[in-house]
Amino acid sequence: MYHWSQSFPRQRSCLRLGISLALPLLLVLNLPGVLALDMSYTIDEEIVNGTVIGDIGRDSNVSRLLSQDDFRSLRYDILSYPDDDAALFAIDRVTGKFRTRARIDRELLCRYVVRCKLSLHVSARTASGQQFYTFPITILVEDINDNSPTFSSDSVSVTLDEDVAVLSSIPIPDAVDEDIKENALQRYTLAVPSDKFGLKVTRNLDDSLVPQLYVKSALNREDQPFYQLTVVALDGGTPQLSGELQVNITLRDVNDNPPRFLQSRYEVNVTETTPVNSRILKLEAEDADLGINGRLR
Ligand SMILES: *[C@@H]1O[C@H](CO)[C@@H](O)[C@H](O)[C@H]1NC(C)=O
Ligand SMILES: *[C@@H]1O[C@H](CO)[C@@H](O)[C@H](O)[C@H]1NC(C)=O
Ligand SMILES: *[C@@H]1O[C@H](CO)[C@@H](O)[C@H](O)[C@H]1NC(C)=O
Ligand SMILES: *[C@@H]1O[C@H](CO)[C@@H](O)[C@H](O)[C@H]1NC(C)=O
Ligand SMILES: [Ca+2]
Ligand SMILES: [Ca+2]
Ligand SMILES: [Ca+2]
Ligand SMILES: [Ca+2]
Repeated sequence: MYHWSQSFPRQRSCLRLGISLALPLLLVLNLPGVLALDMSYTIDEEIVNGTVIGDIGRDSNVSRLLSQDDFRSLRYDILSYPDDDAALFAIDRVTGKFRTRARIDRELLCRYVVRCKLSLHVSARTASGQQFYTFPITILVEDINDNSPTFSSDSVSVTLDEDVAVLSSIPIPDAVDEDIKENALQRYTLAVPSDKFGLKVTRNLDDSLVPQLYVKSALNREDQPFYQLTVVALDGGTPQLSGELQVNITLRDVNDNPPRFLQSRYEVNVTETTPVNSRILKLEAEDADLGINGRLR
């Protein structure tokens, strides 16, 4: 039986191993004495630099093909060709333990790929030089939730006519989360619900979410000229990460109020002795609208 004894810094870190005899590669390489064993491991991205991923001498069962002395004399190397990913890993020449030697950032290494697969080849040679093996190694990198949904700016400002129709939509920018699957952006919500504005979310053909605000009920600048909403974008990771967008909404005045006298009835007693052209009454009126809509003549 086969036992894993490494301890991993992340609790979620898991390691699976599959080994299969890959004869086709043996034929392709067409070298005498070459044995190709395919091994695969699964690691989380962003594991601590230097984390041991596997032990090639042990995991390949190559000891079964060699005398104890030959097995002990094996020297291991990572072949730098043809794998671009070889530079991310290092192997102990004597023990065959291989580890990361760089940051393994899934978002950087596999930006547009859901299945993030790294490849490298390890060679093992006996001291006598008579036995030479190459082991193709596959490393699947699993996503962790290390990116928050992010809006391109912290706040946007929108101006609406105060008589804007109910259900009119107000476009807002969307958020981006570079993680995948449940760690990617899942939903949008308003931090504080509003009785004047709602949030609706539609889906693009590519399944990405499009958030939109809409007018939920009639607005009136004379009641409230300015609103501030906070749109929250959430991913589905554990713990859940979020990003916020502040939306400033300013209502533009519409001439929807007639001028009004402050009193509906005026009464004045004019005596016979009142001189011509003297002021007998001050009429006062006001208009709730703004600027030219509120100016009286
Ligand atoms: C190596 O040994 C383990 C444990 O016996 C076994 O599960 C695995 O299939 C073996 N791999 C090869 C390539 O023989
Ligand atoms: C990772 O560790 C190796 C030494 O094992 C070092 O050379 C390398 O610079 C380190 N990389 C990072 C990103 O820390
Ligand atoms: C929104 O209003 C806040 C103050 O309430 C301000 O700090 C922010 O800059 C405004 N955003 C825009 C885009 O005007
Ligand atoms: C006008 O005169 C009448 C009768 O004298 C009086 O009842 C009323 O209060 C006066 N109104 C004003 C605004 O002075
Ligand atoms: Ca990452
Ligand atoms: Ca990630
Ligand atoms: Ca995320
Ligand atoms: Ca108005």
